[in-house]
Amino acid sequence: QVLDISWFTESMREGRPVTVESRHHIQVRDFDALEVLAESSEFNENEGRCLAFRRAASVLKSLPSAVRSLGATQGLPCLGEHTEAVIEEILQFGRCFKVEEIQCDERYQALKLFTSVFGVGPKTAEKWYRRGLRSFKEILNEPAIQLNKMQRAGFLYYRDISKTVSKAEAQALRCIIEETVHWIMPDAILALTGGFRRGKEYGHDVDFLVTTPELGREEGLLLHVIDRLQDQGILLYCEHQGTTFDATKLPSCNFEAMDHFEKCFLIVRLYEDQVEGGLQRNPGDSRAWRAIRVDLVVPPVDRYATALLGWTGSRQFVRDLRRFARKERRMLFDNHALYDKTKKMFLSTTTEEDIFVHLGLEYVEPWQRNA
Ligand code: DCP
Ligand code: MG
Repeated sequence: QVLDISWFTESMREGRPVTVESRHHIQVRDFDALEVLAESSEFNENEGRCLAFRRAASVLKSLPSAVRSLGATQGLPCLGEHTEAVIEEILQFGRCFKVEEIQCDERYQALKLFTSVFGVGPKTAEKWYRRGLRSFKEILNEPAIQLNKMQRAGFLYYRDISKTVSKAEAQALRCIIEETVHWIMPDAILALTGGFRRGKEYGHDVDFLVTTPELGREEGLLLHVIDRLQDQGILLYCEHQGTTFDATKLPSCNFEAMDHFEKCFLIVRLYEDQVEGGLQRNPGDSRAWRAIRVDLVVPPVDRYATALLGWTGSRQFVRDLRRFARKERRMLFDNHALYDKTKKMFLSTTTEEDIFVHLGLEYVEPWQRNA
């Protein structure tokens, strides 16, 4: 497939504005300021600081009302001195100078732009930046740069997949995936996960879990589903990863590590007439379809509950729950399993409710997990 880059413009450099007009309380848009700081720390490989900013943003987000004075943040957990300083500046000046400085920084701008491409992580972005590359055009015109298959797809469908996915589009995809999976195996179990399961109106992709009522029958199912999507002519990109799941392993303490279940990362074509209310469009775009990123993950049924909890997220919620389990309950859990270190045994879970019961917590509904 030929890579058409004619539509790449410098306007893609534009980030979301963070400077706020002179105001004297902290509200939703200010979490963008913390997100810029988190991102910048991530680009500087300061994972600790990155997490600290994300956690602080999450605490502020959970407050019932806007913060109008620094005193209002007294006693709140997870607000470190850097966050306090940012809040203080916003309260005083209506803006944060450090954040503005970062946003004007050439390296931050380039890394943010490059990592917005599917298949490009901070390491690749840094490599390109160090070569002196600053725009998509420069990357795509640089003969020495060899894009892998995922990055090629990332550029090819950039315009579509960098646009948000609406709830209606996610529902339409659910119908397509459901029909495909059930055509192959009528009793297969399918769940829409990720942000849409948490009730979000918009997302960056659509995530699904697929399994079978009997253990082992899931083997081969995903490849079959992929073939079927291909036959329907709607598969634009597919990366399949076989399972490397090992049931004897203890849950991982590294939250960022990808789970070991069989999965695929797809780009799927969604047609206008499949979506109630139509597709979201870019200005001037009259195509009858758009491309959407879809993840399908296939845990064996006895791991379905932990996988569902992990893939429902949010990242911050699951990260905090795992921390709570480890620190308060001496339990480890990840997408594969829940393990009790005191009893030295795996705890079996059939539903998400079981996990909360084992942790001695009240059940938290998916829509309450938007930390
Ligand atoms: N997740 C995971 N392992 C991965 C990737 C994601 O356990 N390798 C989890 C964390 C997320 C959830 O799955 O909460 C879904 O991942 P997304 O990145 O799709 O995040 P969301 O669906 O929450 O948000 P978005 O609206 O950006 O898609
Ligand atoms: Mg998602």
